[in-house]
Amino acid sequence: MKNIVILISGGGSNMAALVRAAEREQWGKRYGARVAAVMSNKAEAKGLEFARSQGIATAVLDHKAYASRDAFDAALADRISAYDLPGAPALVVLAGFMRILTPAFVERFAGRLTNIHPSLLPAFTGLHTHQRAIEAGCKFAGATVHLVTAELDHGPILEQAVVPVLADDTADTLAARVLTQEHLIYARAIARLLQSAVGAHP
Ligand code: NHR
Ligand code: GAR
Repeated sequence: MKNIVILISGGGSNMAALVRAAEREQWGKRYGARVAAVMSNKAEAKGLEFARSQGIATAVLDHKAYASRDAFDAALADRISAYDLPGAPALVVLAGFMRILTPAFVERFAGRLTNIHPSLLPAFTGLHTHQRAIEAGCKFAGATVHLVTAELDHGPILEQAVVPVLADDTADTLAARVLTQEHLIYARAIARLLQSAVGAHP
């Protein structure tokens, strides 16, 4: 069995899409994987309610309760590592997680830490991607699933999806169009990662 730990900060629609894909595509039977826990740095994150309703373990670690970024990341890493299994380290999936992670954290989960970013990387790293794409006059926007490295939004690209930017788009209408594609490509990227892991460790 391989545990998947999903980190969120808000709505959790990408997390919910992954939970639903795991169910629909029988990730347990096919890859020996399950969504074991959903963790948030915000107690009020809406996604936590959905996770609980699915019987998934949840945890809240409020970054404001820690003296430093290093201390928060160390505590978070320890909570995640509780889901490592012998020979099967947990897969750590950032899904709308809004805290930059320290190099020490990234190093500890290297190769098994993924993020979804709402732009066509390497364009528009960082925040407010939709507004910036509109202001730049982009005709297309999109989303990227990538492995996380210490450099923000720069890890190897696993999947991308493209959507048009329409003349009357606002950041919100563009974000909604991108989000529907995020749900598809994140599930596909994680299924592929699990599939390759199954092949690598028979
Ligand atoms: N950490 C590392 N090391 N590398 C990445 O690629 C990461 C990461 C942590 C999160 C998601 C990310 C995104 O896809 C992500 C990728 C938060 C911020 C940010 O500035 C930037 C990028 C991303 C997530 N956060 C502020 C901070 O001080 C807080 C903002 C807030 O709380 O609203 O951490 O875009
Ligand atoms: C998604 O669009 C995700 O790509 C983005 O936040 C949204 C979260 O939605 N992530 C970032 O901007 C990371 N900095 P969700 O909580 O409904 O999945």
